[in-house]
Amino acid sequence: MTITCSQLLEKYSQAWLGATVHPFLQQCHSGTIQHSQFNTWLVQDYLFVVEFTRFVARVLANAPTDHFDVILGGLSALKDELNWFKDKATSRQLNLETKPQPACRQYCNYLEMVSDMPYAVQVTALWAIELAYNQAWQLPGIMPQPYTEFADRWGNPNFTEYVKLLEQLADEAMSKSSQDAQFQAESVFLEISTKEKDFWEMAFF
Ligand code: HMH
Repeated sequence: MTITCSQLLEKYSQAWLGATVHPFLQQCHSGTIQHSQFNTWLVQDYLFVVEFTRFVARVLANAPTDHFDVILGGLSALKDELNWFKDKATSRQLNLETKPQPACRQYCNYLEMVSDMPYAVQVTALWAIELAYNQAWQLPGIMPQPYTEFADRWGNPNFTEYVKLLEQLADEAMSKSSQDAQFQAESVFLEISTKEKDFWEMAFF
């Protein structure tokens, strides 16, 4: 029996809720988030995305050729995203040369660990990480200014489509992988859910 992405979401629905629903997002939605809290998230997420980009590059290096198109599309979006983060930081006068906080650092270190795991586990992790933001930024509903563009970045229909393609790659890779790799993918999914929640918490307090 092969585990699929949709089964992971069902089996660990409680943990997934923690990753995708948080007061940080609700307070962006209601416009009551403190600027300093939002800026903390912004800077730390930039630091995360830098390391996440390296992770995606390693996933690409391990991918079968017929998975290149989707993953290269993701990397190309990340090129744009990194520049966008820099623009946001400049207009908000934020310093991106900041030390990562523990939750950010631990998540980035974890990405390095996942890089040593089988490709099926890596591509499942990639899907989970992208889906987390895709859902988290969509679930509260239309975000008011100045948060609209943040919600759009990860909630837009093209990004949703990209995440669906990643799900197909992950399901396909898992169907060809060992039982061990599938167990590993389950534990990675759960760990990512927890680390996503910790990331929101970091910015919130
Ligand atoms: C913490 N998770 C975190 N940051 C992001 N930018 C993404 C996921 C992207 O999907």
